[in-house]
Amino acid sequence: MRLIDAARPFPFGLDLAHAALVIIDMQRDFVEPGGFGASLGNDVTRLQAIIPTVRGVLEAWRAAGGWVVHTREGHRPDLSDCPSAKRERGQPMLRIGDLGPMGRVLVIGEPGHAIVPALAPVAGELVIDKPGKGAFYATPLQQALQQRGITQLVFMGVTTEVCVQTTMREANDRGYECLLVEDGTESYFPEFKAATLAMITAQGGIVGWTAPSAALIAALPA
Ligand code: TIU
Repeated sequence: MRLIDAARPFPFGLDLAHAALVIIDMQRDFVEPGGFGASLGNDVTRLQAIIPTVRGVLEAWRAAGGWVVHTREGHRPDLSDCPSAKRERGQPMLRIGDLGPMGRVLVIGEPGHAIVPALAPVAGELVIDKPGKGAFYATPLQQALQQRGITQLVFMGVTTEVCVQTTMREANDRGYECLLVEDGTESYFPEFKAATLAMITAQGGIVGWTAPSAALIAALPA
């Protein structure tokens, strides 16, 4: 057990053998122009900026022998797992399934659905494809975590208040100790990121902990 003293709202005892690093939706569709995030009217450059930090933690975690889970939001090509309430909402430039510069928006197997090359999964890491914002809904994630005896989840990825927060809340309700890397997550809306970090740690860590990436890396075995 390694203590992360800088964690909020109080120190977090990291048990690497029973922890997974969960990187949420670092896909081209959210961080590059022409994808799903941009189609909703967002400035994607904010999200691109965290890639080096996420990579730094990922490399340190791998070097320490930690296990990694990557998630991807997306739908089957026939959109049978995309509720019409999700596809029809709002006035995006491109809807889910429409053809854009990175292929069909948010569709499994299309270029935009891929994880950015700098954070690409390697052999032995789990990739979870999810149709929703939360990574536990309609996926085999919980079963996979149980099979490996995982009890702690360390989160990074995008966006802080949508897929990251939804997944953290799902995990918290399932009994996992959750820690969000403060500079390893980002939102299209800086005020939403700040509010999410505050919501997670308020009330004695009602959803979990947060910590800076440097403190997490320092706590990893050399
Ligand atoms: N729109 C937005 O902020 N996020 C999403 O739609 N998905 C994820 O957060 N991955």
